[in-house]
Amino acid sequence: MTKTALVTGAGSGIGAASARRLSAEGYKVICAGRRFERLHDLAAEIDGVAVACDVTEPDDVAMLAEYVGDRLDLLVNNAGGAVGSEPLASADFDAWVTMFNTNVLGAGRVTSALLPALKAAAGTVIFITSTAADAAYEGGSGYNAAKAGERMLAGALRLELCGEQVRVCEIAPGMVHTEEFSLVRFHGDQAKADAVYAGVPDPLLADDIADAVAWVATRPAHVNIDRIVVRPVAQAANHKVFRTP
Ligand code: 8X3
Repeated sequence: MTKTALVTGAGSGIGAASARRLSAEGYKVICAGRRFERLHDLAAEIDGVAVACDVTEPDDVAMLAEYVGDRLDLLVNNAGGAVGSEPLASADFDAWVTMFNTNVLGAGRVTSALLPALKAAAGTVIFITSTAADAAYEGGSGYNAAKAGERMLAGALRLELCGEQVRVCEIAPGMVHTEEFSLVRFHGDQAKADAVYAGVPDPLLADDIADAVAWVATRPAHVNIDRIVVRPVAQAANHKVFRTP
């Protein structure tokens, strides 16, 4: 029987790359996100399905769960991201609300709604968190807190499901050069976004994380990969990045 995967935030970056990779692994992929045009094109390319869903909207999530139906083999909670890089002293708390809504409440809401289908299929949940959950950095407080919060969802859920055949996994990427992550973080300032990756030899690409998603998902059913931290070789820690002059 063909396995079904659902990827949130599938419109770009790690989400789109994961959808493509999972399709290549034989999954029927439900591409969920806010930007239907993009999802539609992606779904057409990989013979998947596009579903418009803003994970911060309970009604959207309820409709998504209804669409998925009784069984789901794999959920990739990818929707989320960073907004802003201000120090706490000048934090933009509207941006914090956005980050908590997407990274924490969104992932929680989607997972909760799809748990019955995941249980029915003995499925797998993957949370795409961040190395921002590992250690705080200047200008990161809101994002650090949101990703650390999302990490706790994975931890609590794994405990709550102990004894049931549902795997709960986390992939924590470090520096990944995607077209949108830093651009969104810096409110569309392309120069600031480019500066994040300037001189860094080979930052990760979305495909590198999709590769980890596929690996986690395709382990034998009794193997739960609790967490993977993935960084480019040039990044020893969030604040320790080698750059060529
Ligand atoms: C992305 C990693 O270093 O921007 O989640 O926090 S970082």
